[in-house]
Amino acid sequence: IQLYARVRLALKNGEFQPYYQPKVSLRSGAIVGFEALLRWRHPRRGLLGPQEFGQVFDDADLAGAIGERVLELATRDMAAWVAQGCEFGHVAINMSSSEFTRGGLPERVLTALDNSHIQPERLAIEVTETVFLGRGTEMVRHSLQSLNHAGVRIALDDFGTGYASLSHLKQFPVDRIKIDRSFVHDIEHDIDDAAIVRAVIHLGQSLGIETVAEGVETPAQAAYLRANGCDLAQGFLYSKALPASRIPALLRGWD
Ligand code: G
Ligand code: G
Ligand code: NA
Ligand code: MN
Repeated sequence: IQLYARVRLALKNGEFQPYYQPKVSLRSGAIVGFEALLRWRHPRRGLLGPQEFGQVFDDADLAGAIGERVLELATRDMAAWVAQGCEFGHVAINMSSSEFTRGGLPERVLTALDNSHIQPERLAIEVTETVFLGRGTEMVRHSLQSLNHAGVRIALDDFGTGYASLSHLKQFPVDRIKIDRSFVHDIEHDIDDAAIVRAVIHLGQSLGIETVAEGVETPAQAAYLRANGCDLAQGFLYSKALPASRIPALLRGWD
């Protein structure tokens, strides 16, 4: 059975589920939010990440259907955390180009938030720079602007790995830059990676954009990032992505 048909079935059977990875303030050590990372609980193959099925995001219909499901589940999880008195900060969800070009995205997002009684400020949308390229950039700009005006935060993912253009930071509303984990990995030993990371942090500071380091795995990496003024960090040093049910305990056990 073909992947696309199998994904349709998985949607029908409720096999997709967002897991949540914490983002930590490098200044205070507190958890300030989470990134929703999609997982497929495959009945035979076990827990799969997007690297095993990410090509389905290239299909506009499937990407749209999966995106709607992620939005529905993430807002539902946020509402459940609120009901438990759990202070989770914000949740960032990832969106691919085809989710924008379908149209109606701002309305769908704001309706989902409204239905769960979640303030827009508690949601962030992560996009990579590829959404700014090619056809449909006017639609993307318009969607991001309406969401941003409503209070939703916009994060630029994998910064520096794609066709980065600094003009994107002017043309699109960007609240947060995510420094790709490929730059963070060797930060202590590779002077070029370290220089790039410091430059991105300074760029963020100059423009009033928050910086988030991805893939932080060691205390030494975190210390370097903190010393150089990076705002937030995310990575296995703190936690891998966990199912929603485990987030309240994670927050309770955090210093
Ligand atoms: O979760 P990691 O565990 O494997 O995620 C791999 C990639 O898949 C990341 O680049 C992430 O941005 C992307 N991704 C994860 N969840 C989603 C999602 O719900 N929608 C989209 N479009 N991309 C996602
Ligand atoms: O959106 P994006 O590609 O940046 O998604 C983050 C990806 O990185 C996910 O696949 C997630 O599981 C993975 N990830 C999260 N923390 C770490 C980490 O500390 N090290 C590595 N190597 N990968 C991580
Ligand atoms: Na991401
Ligand atoms: Mn990323």
